[in-house]
Amino acid sequence: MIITNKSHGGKSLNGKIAVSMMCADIAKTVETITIFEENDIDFLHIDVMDGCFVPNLQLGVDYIMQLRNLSKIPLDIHLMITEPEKKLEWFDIKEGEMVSVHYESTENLNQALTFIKQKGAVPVLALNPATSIDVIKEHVSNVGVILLMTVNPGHAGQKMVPQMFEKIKQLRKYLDSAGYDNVKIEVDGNVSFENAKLMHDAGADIFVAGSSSVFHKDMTLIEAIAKLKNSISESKITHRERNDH
Ligand code: S6P
Ligand code: MG
Repeated sequence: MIITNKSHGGKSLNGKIAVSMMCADIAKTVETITIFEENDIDFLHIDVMDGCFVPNLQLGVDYIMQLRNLSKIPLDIHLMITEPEKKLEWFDIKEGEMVSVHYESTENLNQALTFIKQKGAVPVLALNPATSIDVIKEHVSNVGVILLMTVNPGHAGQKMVPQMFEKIKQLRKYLDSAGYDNVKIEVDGNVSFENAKLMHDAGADIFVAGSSSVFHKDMTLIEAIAKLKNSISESKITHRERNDH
């Protein structure tokens, strides 16, 4: 699939960009969101960190509520918090959003995934780099997306764990062979211009764009978005086009 403006705004989640709002300049939030809307960004990725599941505190409920009023772009809420099933109610999840919970964060994954689905949102199961893809088997029928962390969660600006290319390939292979070819793969962490193409080749569909691409310090947002879209569209992914509906 080539990413063009026309391919955006549809229902498919293939080749989508989710911008990491944790990396945005808070003083320019409105201007930044306008650029994202004008340049067909698919999701606003919101990193929620509780200082317990990960060694950092980041975006919270009030920020999310305000962002929904500022933009029509759907949110992609990445919960890096312990026992998310006890806290999901706080977020007033909306239809069409994506909400990810970490496999490592709770004993009650089913409860969390079911809650998200009941809200009309897409349940996403997130895995840390060290977590085997084997663990998804009992949950895959309840999710729309698997989020593979390609760095250890907690901070922007890290280097990708190189073994993650192979993990993306293995996960895509498993999903296709097990009849879950409709389940998308999201990648998060050091999705640079170079890595995005390779990740797409490996089978990734949704790209979390942070300081390595869209918020690159040496480029404007518009330049960086165009460059990221070009990198992804250079990928040879004919085997995946059949899923783009
Ligand atoms: C990390 C978080 C991510 C980062 C994003 C930053 O814990 O989940 O969403 O914000 O990875 O991107 P980059 O390009 O700086 O790694
Ligand atoms: Mg994230």
